[in-house]
Amino acid sequence: MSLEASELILNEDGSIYHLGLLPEELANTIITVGDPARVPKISAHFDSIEIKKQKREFCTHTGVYKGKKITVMSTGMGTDNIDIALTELDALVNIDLKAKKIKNKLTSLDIIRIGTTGSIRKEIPVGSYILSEFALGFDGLMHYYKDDSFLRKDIAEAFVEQTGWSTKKAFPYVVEGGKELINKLSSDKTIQGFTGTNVGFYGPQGRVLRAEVPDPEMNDKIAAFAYKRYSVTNLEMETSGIYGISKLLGHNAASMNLVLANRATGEFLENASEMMEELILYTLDKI
Ligand code: R1P
Repeated sequence: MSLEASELILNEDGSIYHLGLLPEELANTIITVGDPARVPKISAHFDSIEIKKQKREFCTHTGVYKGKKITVMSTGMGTDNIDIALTELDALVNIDLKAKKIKNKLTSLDIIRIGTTGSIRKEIPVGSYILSEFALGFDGLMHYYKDDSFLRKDIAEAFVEQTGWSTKKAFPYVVEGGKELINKLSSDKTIQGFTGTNVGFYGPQGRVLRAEVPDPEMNDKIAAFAYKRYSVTNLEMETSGIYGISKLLGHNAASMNLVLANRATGEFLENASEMMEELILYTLDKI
């Protein structure tokens, strides 16, 4: 059975709807970043760049770094974008776009996020690299898919109980990253993370400029959460979706985040561009 034109949408040139990419324009190792401006900063290190495409917030460069074919793509902010980005990346390798049929032999991609984040722990200073072992999704994305076999429900339930998380929000979900890829990226420079992924930047992460939040203590409660060996290290907006959709579709994912802000001390990193450049080179050399 082939997929309907309304479900698997292609552009007039045959490329996938939102990413604007053709299957041959993608490498099997993909770096994702939130900010489209970070894409050329990464591909600037490539020996050659064969493909440059841009559609909406999805800017994609595919090239070669030290003999390895790599794609770097921006996702924009949030797991709503991640749902689109990862589903379409998967379709590019695992669906025959012309026949609109799922392939018999499936391909597993390596997906590595290079992002920025806020630490919620005093002991994790700005400038640290957090490599997420697990993600805690506050965004609800994975509840829209049937297969929940890989979710760590015990951790999510303990989290809701300990923090008094409101049931008016989505029930949190917990998902592990790709172990092998995470091991490849880890060193004494990285901090093992349990990354909370929020549905927004201000209220959802407890930032108050003018609008109050219902529980101003929530970040402290999240930081105080402890279950077995698990406690939350940082907050950002993409990792749970990347880990969740990757597990769902059989891809390997790892998320590396540079700590720009420390929410517990109020500090913000001064030399963010220089530190991001270091994280980019660190990651490129590990993958
Ligand atoms: C918020 O400023 C954005 O920065 C972080 C958050 O996850 C969110 O996307 O990541 P990026 O720097 O990768 O965009």
